[in-house]
Order: sequence, then structure tokens, then C-alpha cells
Amino acid sequence: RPKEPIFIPKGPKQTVFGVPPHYLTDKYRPFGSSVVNRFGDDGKEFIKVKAVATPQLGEILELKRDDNFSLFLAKHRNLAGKLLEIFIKAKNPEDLLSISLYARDRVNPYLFNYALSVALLHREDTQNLDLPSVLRFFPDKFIDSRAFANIREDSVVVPEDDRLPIEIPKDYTASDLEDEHRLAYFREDIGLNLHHWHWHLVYPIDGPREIVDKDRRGELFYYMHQQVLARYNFERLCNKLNRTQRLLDWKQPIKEGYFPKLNSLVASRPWPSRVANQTLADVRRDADEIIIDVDDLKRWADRIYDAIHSGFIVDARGNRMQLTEFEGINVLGNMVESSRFSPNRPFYGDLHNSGHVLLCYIHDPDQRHLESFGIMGDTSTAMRDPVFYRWHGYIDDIFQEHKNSLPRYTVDQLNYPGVTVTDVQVQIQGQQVNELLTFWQQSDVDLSRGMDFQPRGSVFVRFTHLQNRNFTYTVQVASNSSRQGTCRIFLAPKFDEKGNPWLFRDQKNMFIELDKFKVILKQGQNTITRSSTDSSVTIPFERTFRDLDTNRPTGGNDLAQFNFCGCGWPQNLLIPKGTSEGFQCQLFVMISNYADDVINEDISGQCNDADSYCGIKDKKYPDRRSMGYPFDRMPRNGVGTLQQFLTPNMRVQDVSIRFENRTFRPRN
Ligand code: CUO
Repeated sequence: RPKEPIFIPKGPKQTVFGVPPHYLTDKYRPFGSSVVNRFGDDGKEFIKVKAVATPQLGEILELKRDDNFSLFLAKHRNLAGKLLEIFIKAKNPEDLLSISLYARDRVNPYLFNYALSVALLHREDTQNLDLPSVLRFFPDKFIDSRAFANIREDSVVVPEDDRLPIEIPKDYTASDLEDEHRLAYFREDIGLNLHHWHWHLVYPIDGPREIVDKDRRGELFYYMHQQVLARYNFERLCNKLNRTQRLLDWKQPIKEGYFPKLNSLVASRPWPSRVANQTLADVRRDADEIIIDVDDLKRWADRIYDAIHSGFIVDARGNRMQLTEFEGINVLGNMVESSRFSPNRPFYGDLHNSGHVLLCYIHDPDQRHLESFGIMGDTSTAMRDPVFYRWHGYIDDIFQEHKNSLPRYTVDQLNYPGVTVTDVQVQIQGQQVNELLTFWQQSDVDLSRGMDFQPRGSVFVRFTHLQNRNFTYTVQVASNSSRQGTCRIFLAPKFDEKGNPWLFRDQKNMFIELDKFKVILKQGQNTITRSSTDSSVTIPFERTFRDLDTNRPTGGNDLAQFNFCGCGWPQNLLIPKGTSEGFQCQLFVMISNYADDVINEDISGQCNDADSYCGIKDKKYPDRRSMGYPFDRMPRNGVGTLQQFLTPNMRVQDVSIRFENRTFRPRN
């Protein structure tokens, strides 16, 4: 084992010091240190790397370098857990750098990136490191495969300063003949898919206890995905489509197809498509050690429903455990997902994950065509497929069954005596009151890093996404004493698919959270103002696309803060698309009693600005109420409509969302 440090060149030709032969893979060892200098004269600096005992990678290497990798497959999760443990156990960042360097050229790239990302997110000594966006590593999971041929061509033929962004068409996955295509702007939004990838990075299914064991993780699995569904259904109504139908009958053909048009650069294969009217089949895939029958899912679901209806579950030792009013949903979330905290995996199974597995192998369930899994098998691509929402609609229904069995909130649990919300409005500066505006915007991202070292210099692609104009909430609150409250803001469509006012029991599931924040009230009249960009569900637009465009004014800000911090709903999707004539909505504002909400902890520091769907790193979920409060339960007796549900500390305001069919392009 060499004593001296090794230097990995990231820079111009200089002497490469003592890269120990055992760090090179068998294939490259004969060429010695020179192969490490991949960047030729283009690099700018050298990084010093300490030589350490190399880790035993063992079965981690069973996943080949050009295989695909899925967190929904138990075997892959297991391998990821092993690599993660190696990275977590590294004594210090220096050792971690060295070990990860050793692993990098041996381990499957997706698996490597995932395990290292989770390790960097969770190790105390790497908190100040920036984690580059997965979009930069694997742009092939987010961008039309056609762009890549153009990127290659431009990077070779056109001098860097003369390159123009390569434009990705807004509609490339289907035509208007397919109704579902109306939702493509949402399903294929880059920020949305990045959020989902990050959420599952922060809340892994398996792995070391200290990493998986996060406050109310099972409940947040329910709530974050419930909100995804509510937002998707909201967008569907804006596009004159009915709410998505949960995937209930697994013997029937699935009428929606989806053709992702993504190419895996790692596997050098296209991601398989899902044609219309395919039916789920039992999966037998020896290489990935998967044997799942459709009937397995049926049995697990029956047992889960039994547990909900009886009010208790049976744990692994055969003991009964109550599904309690406040903690039951957390147990159920871990059980249905399932995570390592499922109280009884052999009995309640792996329902949600296995649904992803059956759906992602629907095109080749017994591997006779040697095809890998489709996009439902990857958290960074799954939300592109319409069937994702049908499957999660089914999963959410299980949680709603439990929620509907809970005691209704009483007026006392909803009201905040002495506090009255007297007026609410939203306004875009200089525009009409209570009208929100959306439009198309184009943004540029530099994909050169994800192309490995083939392109020299930056290559930008330009894509089109939904955007909303910033606006301000103004809430008038009368209080009979000075006190603290939590302001909770939600939005829902005003009418159902038939154009009728909602029943509360249906509308409650349509409310999307827009913001939640603490307010300090004085005695008398109070005016609360809040900007839409401060939302507790979103991360700033720049952060979604961070580290992509560091030379431009909006990119590269505060890189050190952007760790955990990729988790958060993208600001550009805070407000649903609306319609050109103005889509009628109801804005709901509530001030709840802070004493019943507060978690006593210091939440200052990193990444505390998208806590509603993501929690706060290393902290408790910052709201003591059940997630989704006050819309997470059936209404009390006698309440049929939203108006009847209101107590004085709540108020509803009609607002409309107008979509302007214009595209704003970046400044040159
Ligand atoms: Cu996020 Cu099914 O859990 O994808």
C-alpha cells in the first residue's frame, strides 16, 4: 500500500503523483497513471487524494456498470445499503473522497451516485459540500434523447462562444390526439421530477437505521404523495380532464400508454415504452431476483384493509398494535410504502413498491426480451408516466380509508377563539386583485457535465416550462389579545368536473397547500402580508436548476446551502396552469392556535424553506398537527360544504388563475 498521497488530476498536464496501481481497474492498470488524466489540458487544478485501504465491494459489483438501477427493487436497495454503509463508515471526508474515487470506476454509475449522494446528505462532516444536481450527472433521465445527438455535434463542430442553446420542443412525447398529453407539461417538468428524486433521496426506503429513521417519515410519504395527486388532479381540471382514476382493477388493460423518448446514457438503451391497453402480469426476473405475483399485491392489500377496518395491525411477533388517531398514519405509511420500518413486512408485504415493479416490467415481465425496466422503476422518471398517478391514486385511497375512520375534527379543534380572519386577497403587483397569472417560460441548462468528457466547454439546452407571476397574500385578522398563530393557506378548484359546487368530502382532497407560516398577532386589527416566493412548499426556481449555469445572474447562488435542499416543490409549479378565460378557485386561509402547532426546536439553518412536503433536515417535522390539517379528515356532522366547515379563524376567497399563452424567452 503506497504511503504517499495520490493526486488525481482535474487539471492541466502536470506530473501525476503515485496513483497506486490498485486504484485502477484491471482494464486500465496496464496503462498506469496516465489514464487518470482524462481531461488532458482542459482541467484547471489538482485534487490531493489520500491513499487508504480499499473497500471490499463484493456483491455490490454484481450490478453491472451498464445495468439500470432501481430503488424499487429489493436487491438493488440492498446493494445501495451496503455501499452507503461503506461511505458512511469512512472516518473523515478525506477517506470518503479516496474510497469513493476507488469505487467510482467499478460500481454501477446510478448506484454509485445514489449511495454517495445519500452519504453526503447525511454525514455531519460533509454538510457544507454542494451536491451537484442529478440533472447534471444524468441529464438523460430528464431530457428528450434527441437533444444529445445535437449536443455532441455542437460540442465538436461549433466553437464554445458561438454555440446557441439547443431547443427542446415543448411537445415531444405525444400529439394532441392523446388527451393525456395535455398534462405533459406537468408530468415532464424537470423541477417536479428533481423534487421527487430528492424526496426519495432524503427519505430512503432501506439503509442504516440512523438514515431511514426520520421523524414521521411514513406520514410524510402519505402526505407528500397525496399532495402530488391533488395538484395533478387540479391541473387535470384546468385542462378539462376528469380526476385520474385510481388503478383498482389489476386484471383490466391499462388504457393510457406512455412513450418517454429517453435514452439511458449509462445503459446505452432507450427506456422502454408502455403501449396502451397492457395488462399487469406476474413478474419473474431471475437476474434481479424478482418473483412477484399480481395476487401477492392483492393479498397484501386485503390484509392492510383488514388492519384499517379493525383499527389494529399485527406486528412481526404477532402482537396487536393500535392504529392510533395521530400516529396510526405514520405506521400505515411505512407499511404500505413499504420501508424498513414496516411493522411486519412478511405479512403486509411491499405493496406500493411492488406496484412500481409490476408496472415498470409490464412490457417484459419474464425477461424474455432482455429488456430493462420502464420509467416507473426510477424515482427521477416515474412522475412522467400517467400511470404513476393512477397507481398513487390507489395507494392514496388506502390512506383515505384510514383517515375517514378517524374521529372528525370538532369545532374546538378547528377554531381559535378570539381570532377572526376578516379579509383575504392575493395580488400581482399592478394587476387586478384576486387574479393569478401563469405563462410559458424558457430556461437554459448546461448539460456538459452529464455528457462526461466528450463535449468541451458548455452546451446549453433550452426547454419550456410553466411559470407563474409572483404575487402577495394580504390577510386581515382581528384578535382580541396579542398572541401567536399559524397561517395555513390552501387552494382548490371551485367546481367539480360537472361544473357543480363540491361536497366538502370531495373538495377536501383537492386542496393543495400553498404556504404555512407563523404569525404574531397584536390586539386589534392585523394586516399580514406574505410573498408567494416565500412559500413553505417550494424551493426557489434558481435552486431547482442550481449549479447549472454558474456564470449567469440567476445561477450559482449560495451553492453551499443547496444540499438537502434540492427537495421542494418547484416554484414554477406553485400555481396550477389555470385557463385562458380564468379558472375559478377557492383560496382558503386559516389561523390556527400556535400553542397546538408548535414543535419546540431551533429550525434555523439550512433548507428550512420547503418543509411542508420535505420536513427539515435533522429536525422534527415543524408542525405538530396531522399532516394535511384541517383537510385530512371527514367533516363533522352537519357539514356538507366548505362554507359550513368554516369557523371564524378561517376564510375563503374566490380567485381565478388566468393562463396567458405566451412564451418568455431568456435574455441572450
Ligand atoms: Cu414517490 Cu411511488 O413513491 O414514487
